[in-house]
Amino acid sequence: DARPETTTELRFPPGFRWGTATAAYQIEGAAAEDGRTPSIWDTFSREPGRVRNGDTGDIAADHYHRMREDVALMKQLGVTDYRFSVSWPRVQPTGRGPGVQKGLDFYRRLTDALLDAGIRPVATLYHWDLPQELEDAGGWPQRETAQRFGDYAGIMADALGDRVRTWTTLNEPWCAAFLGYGSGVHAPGRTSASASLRAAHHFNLAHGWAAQLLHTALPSTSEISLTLNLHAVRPLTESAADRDAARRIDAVGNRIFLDPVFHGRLPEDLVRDTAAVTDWSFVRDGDLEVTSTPIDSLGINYYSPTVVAAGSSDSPSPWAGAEEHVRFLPAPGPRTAMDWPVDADGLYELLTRLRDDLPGVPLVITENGAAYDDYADPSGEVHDPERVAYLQAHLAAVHRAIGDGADVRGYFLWSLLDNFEWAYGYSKRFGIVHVDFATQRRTFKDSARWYADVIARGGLTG
Ligand code: PNW
Repeated sequence: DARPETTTELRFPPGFRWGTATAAYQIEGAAAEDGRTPSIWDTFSREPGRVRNGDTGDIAADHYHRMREDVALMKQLGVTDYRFSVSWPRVQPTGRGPGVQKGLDFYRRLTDALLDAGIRPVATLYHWDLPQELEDAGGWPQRETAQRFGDYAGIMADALGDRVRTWTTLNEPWCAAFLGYGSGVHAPGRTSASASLRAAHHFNLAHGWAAQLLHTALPSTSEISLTLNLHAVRPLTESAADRDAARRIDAVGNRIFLDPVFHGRLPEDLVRDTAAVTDWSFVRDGDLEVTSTPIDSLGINYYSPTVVAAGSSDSPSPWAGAEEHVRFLPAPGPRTAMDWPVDADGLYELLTRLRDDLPGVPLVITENGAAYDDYADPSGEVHDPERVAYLQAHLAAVHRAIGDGADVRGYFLWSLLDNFEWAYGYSKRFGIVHVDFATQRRTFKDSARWYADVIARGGLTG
């Protein structure tokens, strides 16, 4: 076309969804209010040594009490969509039985406030806060937990089905299964390779049962989705041994969810790679039909790539034995405050791979963002130039992938607010809005102004 070479305007398709994302335990606080009971994260964060500085989500960003202010911030940003999660123990404290009115009312008020502000609510049903009672009964390695999740999905469909169009069953089951039950760095802190694989299967099953139920209970215009933190795995070299290392991590990191959900099968190589740990007999007849219940889109959370080579890795590892003969390498280049490499090409690689592997499945970036130490100047303005650079590079990668045929429908920036960053507590800040946790004062960072500008223009100018 005739556009001059000098402008580098990257426009996104009309109707592209621009959002921000949060999760209940990371922002809500109000941990013991209105009938909420402990989740596995309340328990875990109270165990000495689990979370940096002994931080907990007891107060977090106090969003439970500041919800209207936070919706107003998003209205100022101009986002079209907001991705939040529902705290299961707030709406169904024991994980069994009927929903709790006060808890459900909070999400009704939140979604009403969003709709009033012209923002589409995107509800995630599980962002890691399992009711502690269900963990005490065995947690995700126990099949029963997946059934309980289906019931809970039904409660939420009844409560919010008239106002929420887009639903996500699970956020990052890889983290929940392998960090929660394998390496133990996330709640509930268990370290069992077989438990992590059982948990992974039960997450797939929970997703499938919930998707069936949501399809039945919700209006046909509803969109049902699943969010995965897919690993952009790269072999260090093209040697057969390095490529085999990448295959192993792709199996236990990605295809363990993608294959059951989109193809109704287990990855055969994964079953072989984990044979020393389990015979997979917890997968019952008919399960893979449930897990592959058709869904409307796939959510992808991306932060950085994974580089592997033939070798061996440290224990305890989250990879359930499938990482035997795999060595993890630091990707080159700059790092964020999480020490995660900054590498936008990994996002492009992931999106074009999904374009090829999952034809016809719309994709949504449900999380992307970075932790950096931001700096306040004497006037109180908060500057975060590295975050702006990170976001700019990753949005450009999304744009390039769309140009090359990836069907990406939206982008949700992680995160709206600085919040409880799991095992790192409040020491890592992902927000585009700074939160002073002593006063709960919110301040737009430069990245918030930058994002508002991107949304207003429908793209980037470089
Ligand atoms: C995701 N890892 O977590 C979560 O969905 C968010 O709640 C979280 O705040 C965000 O990314 C930033 O961490 C992850 O170790 C946590 O591979 C850990 C890993 C990946 C994602």
